[in-house]
Amino acid sequence: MTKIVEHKEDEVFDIELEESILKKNEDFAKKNSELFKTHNIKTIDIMGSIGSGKTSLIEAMVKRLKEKYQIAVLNGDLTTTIDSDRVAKHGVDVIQINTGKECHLDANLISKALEDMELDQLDLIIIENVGNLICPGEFRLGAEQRLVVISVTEGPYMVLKHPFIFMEANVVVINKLDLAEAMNVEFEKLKADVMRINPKAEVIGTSCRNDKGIIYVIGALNLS
Ligand SMILES: Nc1nc2c(ncn2[C@@H]2O[C@H](COP(=O)(O)OP(=O)(O)O)[C@@H](O)[C@H]2O)c(=O)[nH]1
Ligand SMILES: [Mg+2]
Repeated sequence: MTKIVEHKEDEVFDIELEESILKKNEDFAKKNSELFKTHNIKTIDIMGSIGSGKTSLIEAMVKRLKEKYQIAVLNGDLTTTIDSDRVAKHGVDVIQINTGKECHLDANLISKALEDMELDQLDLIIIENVGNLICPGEFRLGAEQRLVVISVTEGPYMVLKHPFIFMEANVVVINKLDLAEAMNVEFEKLKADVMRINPKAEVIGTSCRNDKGIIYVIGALNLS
């Protein structure tokens, strides 16, 4: 039998600090959200673990949407510009936000990035959050929509083990369906796990490698 060690709230060392930080973050998120509304900019916060396919999905979306929308992509990364360089090749504005050791973007970092952007010129901002299935969920950025990307290569228990981030998402993408059979992972099972946690989420299967399912993601985000 497995023994479980649970913690009580007052046993977590940084709980007070965390609450005040989260409150500050919420204030910045509200300001960002108002700014996006004032400038009539659609915004999407793309979250998911490292390697799930966030950058690949953004590239596939940008290819399809760049004629219709004036797009900027904000790329969160600890230190590198690898993802920004990949997206910039598609001819859209890309801003790199290095978080150093932080495992998520926060609303303050986004508001700083917005200061240097020509918001009147933009219709759509896509934000790639730092690769992580835990921290980004807690820190809203002020984006209108939140999308989580998981992939079948992360195994069959990814959703069940990280329920909180799925509660926060309005669209969930299950990527790398081209590898589902090899991984012995079923799309329908992962989808059912998401729907149990968040019945309102739109769940879409994709293969960014084969450019499959991207139009449905675009539809779910009301961008078509
Ligand atoms: N087989 C397969 N590989 C994919 C797919 N989507 C992304 N990849 C690969 O997975 C790796 C990580 O993708 P990336 O977009 O960088 O993930 P990110 O870390 O979430 O931004 C890269 O080698 C991609 O080429 C897919 O649908 N199928
Ligand atoms: Mg990436």
